[in-house]
Amino acid sequence: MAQATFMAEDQKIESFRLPSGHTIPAIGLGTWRSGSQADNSVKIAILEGGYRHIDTAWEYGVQESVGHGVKAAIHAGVERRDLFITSKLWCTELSPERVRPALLNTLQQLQLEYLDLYLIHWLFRLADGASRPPKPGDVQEMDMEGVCREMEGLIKDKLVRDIGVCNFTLKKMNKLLGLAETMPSICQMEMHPGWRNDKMLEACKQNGIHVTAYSPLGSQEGGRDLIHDETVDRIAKKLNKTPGQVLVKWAIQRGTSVIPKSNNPDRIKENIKVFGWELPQEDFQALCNIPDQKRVLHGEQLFVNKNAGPLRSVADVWDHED
Ligand code: NDP
Ligand code: 1BO
Repeated sequence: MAQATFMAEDQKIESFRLPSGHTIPAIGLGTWRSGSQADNSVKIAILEGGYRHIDTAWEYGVQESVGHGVKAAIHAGVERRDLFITSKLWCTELSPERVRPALLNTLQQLQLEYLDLYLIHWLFRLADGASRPPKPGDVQEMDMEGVCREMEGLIKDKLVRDIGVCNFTLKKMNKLLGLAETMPSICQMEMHPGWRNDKMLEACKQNGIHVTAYSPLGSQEGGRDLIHDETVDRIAKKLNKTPGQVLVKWAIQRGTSVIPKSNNPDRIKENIKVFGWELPQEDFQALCNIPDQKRVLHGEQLFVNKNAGPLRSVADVWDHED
């Protein structure tokens, strides 16, 4: 259940409380593949849609554009302290001496003094210039303890307010929790009715880690078209909502924050109109029962080298837990 609410524009935006005591707005704008339109999308999201949460990453190549959008919103009177800005540490920077310079570079690109949340994008270290798929030697050993200490240092120095990870497995979670001095507040993972990933949602809940659901609409090119799924469509028509709103609401009713991406002004504003109504239990359950559970973002291109390893299959990436 969302635990707090605040007013933005003309509607209430729910928030979730994090283990740190901070809050995260239940819905944020995703910016992967937003390109140069990220600036305008962010501005519209904040100033016209009432969004207060933006998700980006160094790897998306849009941080400068996102920064311009955020700056425009602040110029228009939105307080920085009312915004929740997330970015992510890319795989090439997963060695202790690279963590802080990478964050400082991200802050500079975003024109911000601090991030609300800094996530480890994937728990695999890549060599500079790694190819896709990786060539032998591109996926490297990593000093997870050293990286943890550096991430924790960023909180102590008030450069970030919360830290977390993406793309977890139980094995990776147990390893990280054994090393962490400051608990990760958030785990960001692919979650939608086509890939519920109940096991990881439950494990995060058990450990007090908040989950943010990424690719909530089934992602983009090469993804799963949940917008036209017959169950989603039937429920949307019944409730007089759009398929996008049904998918976003399903995520929030599951207790996750959610970060749909759109560069379309109408869809940006549509996707956040998910407060003040509920999915009836039978419809929530019908969405939970959508068959053919499958990841879209499996990481094969990024990390798998079938012959040389160390990750020889998608199953290796996910620790054979799927
Ligand atoms: P989404 O599931 O958010 O889907 C985005 C796609 O849906 C776009 O093609 C968008 O097109 C379209 N769309 C948006 N709203 C609607 C609507 N109401 N009706 C119909 N179509 C719609 O995909 P993403 O994979 O981008 O995931 C969201 C965000 O999650 C990312 O942008 C990124 O910030 C984050 N993420 C994080 C990852 C990680 O490893 N931590 C991995 C993947 C994503 P259009 O723009 O034209 O509206
Ligand atoms: C390669 C980046 C995946 C989206 O976060």
